[in-house]
Amino acid sequence: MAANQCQLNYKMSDKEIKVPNIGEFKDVEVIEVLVSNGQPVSINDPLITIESDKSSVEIPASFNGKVKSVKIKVGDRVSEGDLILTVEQSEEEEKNIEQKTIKEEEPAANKDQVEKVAKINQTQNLIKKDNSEASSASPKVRKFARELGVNINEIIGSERRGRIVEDDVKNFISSTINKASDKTEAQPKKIVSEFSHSDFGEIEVKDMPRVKKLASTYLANSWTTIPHVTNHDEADITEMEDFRTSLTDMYTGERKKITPLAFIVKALVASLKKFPSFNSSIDDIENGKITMKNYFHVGIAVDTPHGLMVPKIRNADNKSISYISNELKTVSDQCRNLKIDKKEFFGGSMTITSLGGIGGSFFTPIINYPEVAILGVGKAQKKQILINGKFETRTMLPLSLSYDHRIIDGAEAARFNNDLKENLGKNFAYKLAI
Ligand code: CAO
Repeated sequence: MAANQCQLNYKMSDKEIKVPNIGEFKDVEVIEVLVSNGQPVSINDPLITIESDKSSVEIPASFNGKVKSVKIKVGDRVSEGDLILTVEQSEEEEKNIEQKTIKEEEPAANKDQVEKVAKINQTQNLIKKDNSEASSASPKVRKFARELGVNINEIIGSERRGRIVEDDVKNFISSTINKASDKTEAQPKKIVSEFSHSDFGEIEVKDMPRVKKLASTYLANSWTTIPHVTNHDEADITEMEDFRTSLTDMYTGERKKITPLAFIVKALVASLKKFPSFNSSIDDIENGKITMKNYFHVGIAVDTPHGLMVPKIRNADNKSISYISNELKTVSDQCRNLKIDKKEFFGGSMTITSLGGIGGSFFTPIINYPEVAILGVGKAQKKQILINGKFETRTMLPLSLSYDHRIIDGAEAARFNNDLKENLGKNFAYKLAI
């Protein structure tokens, strides 16, 4: 009843808004329709954007009112006098809109008021976005956004009544990029296949062993956060092997079984003393701090049925080669029987991962974070090596040194390998450390 009374009180009239005289614009394309049926418009609100070969222009509303019927669509071609839309106007509405327009034109009295207006504008703009209504911006700004592939309706304008300016487009792009990179950092994209394994045959799903599960976090973290580089090289261990295999027990006369790995540990420690950056950690990179270690705890990767474990040979610098050889056996047995203290997996200088007893030559070991380097050892092979113009049969040990490029440069790594090769070679004093 009240609504009927209202309708009776207002005198309604329809007004047509046509393409005005806009100079050289003739038979030009409508590239945007910025209003829709039922939407209230005020004088100067942009209605459509038209674009010629040279430039684009917004056609503004010439009346206040409510859009009754939009007569054109994107892609239409228009010239002066073509009907854009009809606007429904009541006297009362016209009066209100006029008053509102006048109020908004008034300068804000103080800073508080300016902020209040800005807030209201932002809210209005958000609502506008949700309702999929068009944004207010100049043709130049619209063109700018279009060229950058930005949907202008997603931008919140900072100007009066939410009008979008070029800076808003720039800010929108940089905040979108930041948001995207934040997401990438927080959560690596999980690839979901459209097929499942069972689509191709019978499968069995098993629980991942606990040790592998624990190690996977460390390995993935190391691989994704440390810039790894691996230098490959070969050490001539002919004399070392002759010496190692000649060792006998002084009481029984039997051959002493000492693993080549024990020699490698000792040689590595000598190189670590010469190249202290390989015995460091940079887990406080944000503050630019490097931890230099004055101890020599060499990690050894041990293959166990439960997964890979890395116990340490503590203070390897103070231990003899035969002692290290025995300790290697003890700690690997403890790992395989799960009889080792968890603490033994932490606090290392550098790790050795040896596939020498199994096979293979070069590989790319993953650094055992928070260490900064790891030495991969392959299976030693007899090879023909050209020495002073003559081929000689030598026993060559493949080395794969991975290092954190943030702290160690390639040249330093090559020098480290040279030193290590020297330490494993014929002139080394390892014989003294037996
Ligand atoms: N070249 C040639 N022969 C080698 C060698 C090398 N680099 N290293 C060891 N060998 C020989 C040993 O002399 C031994 O021979 P004998 O039986 O004739 O004496 C044989 O290979 C077996 O050695 P081993 O593997 O039992 O002992 P080790 O000291 O070399 O290794 C350990 C100990 C714990 C490292 C080893 O058992 C192991 O687990 N290796 C796997 C490590 C691994 O998985 N690394 C990969 C990590 S990345 O996923």
